[in-house]
Amino acid sequence: MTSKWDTLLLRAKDLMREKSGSLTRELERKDAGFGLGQVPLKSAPDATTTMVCGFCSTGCGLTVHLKEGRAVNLSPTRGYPVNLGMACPKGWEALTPLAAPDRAVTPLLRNARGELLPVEWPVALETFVTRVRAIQEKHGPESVAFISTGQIPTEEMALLGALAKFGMGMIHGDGNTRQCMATSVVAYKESFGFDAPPFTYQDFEESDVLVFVGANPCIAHPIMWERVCRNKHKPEIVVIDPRRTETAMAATLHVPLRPKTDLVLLYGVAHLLAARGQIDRAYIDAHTKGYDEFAAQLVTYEPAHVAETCGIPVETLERLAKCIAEGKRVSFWWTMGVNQSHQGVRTAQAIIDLALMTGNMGRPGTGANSITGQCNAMGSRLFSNTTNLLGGRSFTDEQDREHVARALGIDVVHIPTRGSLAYDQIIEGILKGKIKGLWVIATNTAHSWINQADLFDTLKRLEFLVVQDMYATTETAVRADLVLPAAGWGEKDGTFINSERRFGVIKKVARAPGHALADFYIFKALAEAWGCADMFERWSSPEAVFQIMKELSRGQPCDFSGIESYAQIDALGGIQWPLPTGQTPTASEQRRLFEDGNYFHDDGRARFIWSEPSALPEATSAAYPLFLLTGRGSSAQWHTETRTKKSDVLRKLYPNVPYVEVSPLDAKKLGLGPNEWVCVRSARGAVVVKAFVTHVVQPGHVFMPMHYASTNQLTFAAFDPYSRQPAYKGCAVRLERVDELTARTAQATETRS
Ligand SMILES: Nc1nc2c(c(=O)[nH]1)N[C@H]1C(S)=C(S)[C@@H](COP(=O)(O)OP(=O)(O)OC[C@H]3O[C@@H](n4cnc5c(=O)[nH]c(N)nc54)[C@H](O)[C@@H]3O)O[C@H]1N2
Ligand SMILES: Nc1nc2c(c(=O)[nH]1)N[C@H]1C(S)=C(S)[C@@H](COP(=O)(O)OP(=O)(O)OC[C@H]3O[C@@H](n4cnc5c(=O)[nH]c(N)nc54)[C@H](O)[C@@H]3O)O[C@H]1N2
Ligand code: SF4
Ligand SMILES: [Mo]
Repeated sequence: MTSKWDTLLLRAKDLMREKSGSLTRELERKDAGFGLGQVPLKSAPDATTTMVCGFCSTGCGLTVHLKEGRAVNLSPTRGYPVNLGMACPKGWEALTPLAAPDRAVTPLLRNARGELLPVEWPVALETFVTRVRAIQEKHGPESVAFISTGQIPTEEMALLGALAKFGMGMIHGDGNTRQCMATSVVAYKESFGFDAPPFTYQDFEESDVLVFVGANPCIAHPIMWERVCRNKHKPEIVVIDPRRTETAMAATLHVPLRPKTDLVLLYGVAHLLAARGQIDRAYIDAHTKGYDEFAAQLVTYEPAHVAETCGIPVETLERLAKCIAEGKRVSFWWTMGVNQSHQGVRTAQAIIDLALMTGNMGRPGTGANSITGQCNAMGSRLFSNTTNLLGGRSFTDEQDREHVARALGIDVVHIPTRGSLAYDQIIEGILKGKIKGLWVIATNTAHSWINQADLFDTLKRLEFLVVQDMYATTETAVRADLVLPAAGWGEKDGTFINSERRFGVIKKVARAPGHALADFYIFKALAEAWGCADMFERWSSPEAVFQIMKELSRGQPCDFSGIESYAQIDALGGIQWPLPTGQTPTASEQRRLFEDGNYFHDDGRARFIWSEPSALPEATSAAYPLFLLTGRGSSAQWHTETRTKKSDVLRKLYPNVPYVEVSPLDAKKLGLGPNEWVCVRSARGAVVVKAFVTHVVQPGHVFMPMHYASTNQLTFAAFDPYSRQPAYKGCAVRLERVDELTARTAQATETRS
């Protein structure tokens, strides 16, 4: 009798044959410009085609130049409403990392001797299924979890989340968006009633006052910054950041506050505005709830106390309040300096409170605007099926579960009745022996997660670690029991949603190397192997899944059921949500939310939300007198650098050796010269890096870019209590001088390990 498993193996072998068939067939496929189960390019083989960039959330349009149907080069798309013909270095170099020699080209399986060796797809699929099943049978379905990403198309995320939870019975799955956007998600949900960044990029050009809190767009969102530079209203640009970043240097007012005192600063500003009546009472009365209670508790934030706590002159506080009070169109923008904090949610909500009380919402050039990080973090917020049920719904809500089950044509019993553990709780679950298997997709946990020393030890306790990545060499992949080789951006189809809620398409313009497959088809093959392919029959291609997602969005604040197809998105220069059925999008449209003052809470009102500030999780001390900040180092580096370091062009644009920014005063105290080796030590670890002596950091602070693996060996695992987002930007360290020999030995050891 042919078992389901045999059928699967046969199908998997078919897949293999399709993928690695005879040279003639391969060439035919290349000529046709499309590959395994994917859609053909809708253009002539030697023409150009358009798609969005796969690095940051700006979502720039790129024009890819094709020869015989394959990408040979690219340039920024001139008419695209996001980037207007501009791109940053990563965008220009986006095709290069695809050709890197360390691409994962076949599945790899760890053998009894501990070696990771190539295996064929059928073996990889069988191993996945048997080992995950065995763990689940022994320890329960909850004992295997997945960690997903903000960097694969929405369709792939939706399929992964549905497969893992509805098909394979997993309860827990989170994503790297926890490291990044969880704080904004919680803040928006509580304040507005739905996770909905309200802005459109045109707002950068329409404001007369822009307030950036914990954001460094010159480095992290360079094309958004270009939009700010196009602003014709001679705007006040306020940058609230302990460091004098490139963005702060370009500001009209830099507020170099003491790290993590933003909450006090923002309440201090709110206090001044409230006390002076510089508020929009009509807006507050018509569209919000809780203002009077909020204002009542502000009285303790009197200026002298606030200025002292934040380490700034009272005049700076006054000037900040004046800018906001006098601005006609004030927009507030925040990023990781806010989100990655032990009190990130309340800080984000303090920004929202300021926008609400001054009526700076829903009009051009206004808004409480969280800038997203990864190319598709916004897609993952709606469709990863991790903490939210597909389409921004709730696992704990019976009606939501029934709605999703009906829309997908599945039995509601397959939908878990509770949300997932957060990323840190999954890691803790491993430590406690509750999580025994982990499937990591498109994120490099063993570099980017906080406090690596503990994490390495924790990962060793897993019985089964699966890593699905483009490269076999990532810090996480080399620790895996099974590596599944994935196609990357440029090698597959789907949609991303950018920071201003704009859908953009990505297309297959290159063939994935070897046996690497689009994540979409890896998930499909795994569904087949698991025996739950029936559930996903309608999920036949990325565009078929897009149609399913449209249905799931219907009636939600993010409703995009009015979008027709990928072709329409492509032709119009992207389409922003919401776009309910019956609404017709126009080319290069710019839409913002809350123009009518109606929020997503049942009563239509936004909420004022506040809390008492809480103490720093790890304050500086005599033993560790310096405060370590971390973040983006240059516009040419992307996160853990699995992609950007593969480009010779990009590598020339940043220091290749890990470094720490030190103030001249602290360097002098230590007798430390520029570019000398120095040991940075925290209570968790010590790393040897180069000293970059600079006025960018204040005395008492140091800064390390997150792109080097050493940085997270120092960080302290603290989290915001509401969003469980890691507080990456705050721990105590000290600097120690080291001689050249010690430094070189330490570097060599780090490279080997
Ligand atoms: N080139 C490049 N661009 C990127 C990325 C990348 O890796 N490389 N990553 C993308 C992603 S996923 C993200 S999330 C974004 C992140 O974009 P950003 O958040 O703009 O970048 P960061 O450098 O992490 O942090 C911003 C600033 O927060 C400041 N900061 C630290 N602590 C505090 C504080 O207590 N208060 C205040 N007010 N500020 C503080 C830091 O000094 C830093 O300058 O960038 C995206 N864009
Ligand atoms: N100290 C410190 N740590 C931080 C931060 C900080 O500011 N300071 N920032 C945090 C933030 S905001 C973020 S977003 C995280 C980012 O942390 P990560 O998500 O770990 O960083 P990436 O390097 O982007 O990892 C993406 C992985 O996916 C792979 N990949 C890319 N495309 C695909 C694909 O299509 N399919 C598959 N299967 N794999 C693919 C890449 O090769 C890479 O290994 O780091 C966090 N860590
Ligand atoms: S700004 Fe972001 S989306 Fe635009 S080209 Fe650079 S990395 Fe790509
Ligand atoms: Mo991020």
